[in-house]
Amino acid sequence: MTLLDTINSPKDLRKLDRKQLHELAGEIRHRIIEVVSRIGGHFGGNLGIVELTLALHYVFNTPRDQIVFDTGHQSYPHKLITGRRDTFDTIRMHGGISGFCKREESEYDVFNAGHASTSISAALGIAVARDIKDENYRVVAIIGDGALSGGLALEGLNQAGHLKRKLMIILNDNDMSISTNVGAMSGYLNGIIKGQAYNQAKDLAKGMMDRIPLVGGKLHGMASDMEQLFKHMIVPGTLFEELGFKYIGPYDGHDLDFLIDLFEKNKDYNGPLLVHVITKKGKGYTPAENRPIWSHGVSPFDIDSGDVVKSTKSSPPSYTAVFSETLIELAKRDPKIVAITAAMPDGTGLDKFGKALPERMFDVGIAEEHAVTFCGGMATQGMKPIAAIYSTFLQRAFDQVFHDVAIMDLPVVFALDRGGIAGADGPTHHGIYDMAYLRIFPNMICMAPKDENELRHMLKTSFETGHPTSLRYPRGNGFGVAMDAELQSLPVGKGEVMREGEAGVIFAIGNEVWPAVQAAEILAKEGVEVAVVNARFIKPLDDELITRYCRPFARVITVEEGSLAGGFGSAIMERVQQLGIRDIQFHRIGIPDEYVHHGAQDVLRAQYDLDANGIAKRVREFLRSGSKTEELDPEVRAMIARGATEGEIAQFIFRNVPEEELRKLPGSDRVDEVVYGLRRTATK
Ligand SMILES: Cc1ncc(C[n+]2csc(CCOP(=O)(O)OP(=O)(O)O)c2C)c(N)n1
Repeated sequence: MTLLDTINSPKDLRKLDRKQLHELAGEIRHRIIEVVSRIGGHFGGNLGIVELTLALHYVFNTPRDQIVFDTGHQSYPHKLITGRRDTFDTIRMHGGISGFCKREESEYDVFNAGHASTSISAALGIAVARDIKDENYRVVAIIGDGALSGGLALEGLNQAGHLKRKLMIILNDNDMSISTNVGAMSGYLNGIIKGQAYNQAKDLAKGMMDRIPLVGGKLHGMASDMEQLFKHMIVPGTLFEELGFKYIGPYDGHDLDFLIDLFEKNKDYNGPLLVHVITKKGKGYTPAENRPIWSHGVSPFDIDSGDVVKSTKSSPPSYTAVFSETLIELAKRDPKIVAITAAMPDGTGLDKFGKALPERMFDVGIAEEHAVTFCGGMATQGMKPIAAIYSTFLQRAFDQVFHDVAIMDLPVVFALDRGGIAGADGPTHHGIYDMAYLRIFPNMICMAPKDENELRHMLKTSFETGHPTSLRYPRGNGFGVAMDAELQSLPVGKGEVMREGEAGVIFAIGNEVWPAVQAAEILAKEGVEVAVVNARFIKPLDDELITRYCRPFARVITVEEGSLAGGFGSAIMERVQQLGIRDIQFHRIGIPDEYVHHGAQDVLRAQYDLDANGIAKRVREFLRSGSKTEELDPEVRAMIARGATEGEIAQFIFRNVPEEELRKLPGSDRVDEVVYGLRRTATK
């Protein structure tokens, strides 16, 4: 029995002595390494926050005292000691616990997260509510140096410093975002840390100088000049002090005893307090300490070597990789192309672009809003900026897309990786809404490739539209299709017919096109032929194809890996209505009005009928639904059993099935003939 086995809540933790706490820290690390090496997950940040988490729950009276984790990817130690030890190895798995903080999961998770930089604002809100209600508990926000670069965090600091409420903010500074942290704030924090070393070096130098009688005085003068120069380094935290905080630190965030004493001493400080602690990503596990980027989020790995377990079967290239290579190819030909990422150079593939064309790649930090407006500014000067941002994170910059790009019709390209179901990260990370929230802006062009080959052509096309253009593609590997050597420009607003069929038509977008084609093949084997259209564009839509396939009484199915509300299917319905086409029966397949949980992409796609079998099932049901023929089926069978003639059966069907329904049946081009023939017989 380990110590961890005895910790069912922080109450049990508080019964331990200091020595046992150290032991527990080791066990927690061990557990995280063991589980993440098997199932993957967030890693380095969790190993780096073990002591901090233990000290906080040891000193603060949780859950009454409120601890708000920023982003939440580093909440694994917190989960292990707040009642989720036994379910810990289900983390991020379908039906298992979440990889982030979730109020639905535990009373210790006080605020849901997944997107960065929210903790200060949320904690301040909690503190102000506490004061209004005249209650008395403590509120702590833990924010990383990466998340502190986000505008929202700075807005929170701004108000917290002004309101002067009792609020502790812990800056967990490991000098890393997912990749190396960037920007002036990061430089400032580094200055504080280096300032410490400088202070020590200065004291040492002063002592030495005092022992050199002749030159000592002169050297002192020089040192004082340097002191002026390094003023901000010597007085750490000036910036925070000037914003209205009391600043203390920087401290060693792995010194558990020290942290406990520190929090004990300061837990009731009556005002905004910023505690700066220095931690190391991957702490305690050498392979992760040595590869901090790798250690952010990992796939299963071998504990001894730290090497990621490679799959033996070769897989098609990822969309991200194809995007990255194609963008470099295009940018080498066009010096106006500049690439922007918001703290995700690796995730978006722009790291390679940065290596190939460093002067044309900008990592702006976790600052999607700024990234978009920054692109807008560049576009006014004739540059061709492309912002590579995950679909879900672009939501942060909704107003910037509108106000700083679309309304001026600036040709900024939005490359939206992780469009659709993102997988294990869950509801905060699925890229479900971009089709709905981007197509509403006049001037926007929105497209989604059916596979990795089409992504290449679309990327080329997106720089040629002359308008703000979004290009969304999913997380993961492509379909393994053949890749065209030459990049092509696609006609804007034109779709592609993948397959003909008379029973109905499927309009599919993006990575749902091939599954729709496969679904049509499944149905064809059952004798039902449906057409499939690759829409390519969510906006503008292809009026010609819509008019061709959405004839009166047609059965139209739409498929999208995105929200049904306002998404691609809605766009088709709206267009059909605008074109004045009537009597269409629609069936839309996509994400309904609910949040998609976490889990493997294929599992979630199957859950929402977004794989070939699911689409086939839904189309089959839809084509049969409301069908009078179907309802009459038992009676017709009974007539056949009684030996009724074909003519009698035909008359029976004609009397009971409305003409428009007969027209929708396979072979409906002959319906007129059938109908008139039957009418003559029936009226005799
Ligand atoms: C709005 C937003 N943009 C990007 C991300 C992706 N992301 C997750 S964690 C992270 C880095 C966070 O760095 P930091 O706050 O320093 O925490 P650490 O992991 O270093 O402890 C980023 C960029 C996100 N979660 N939210």
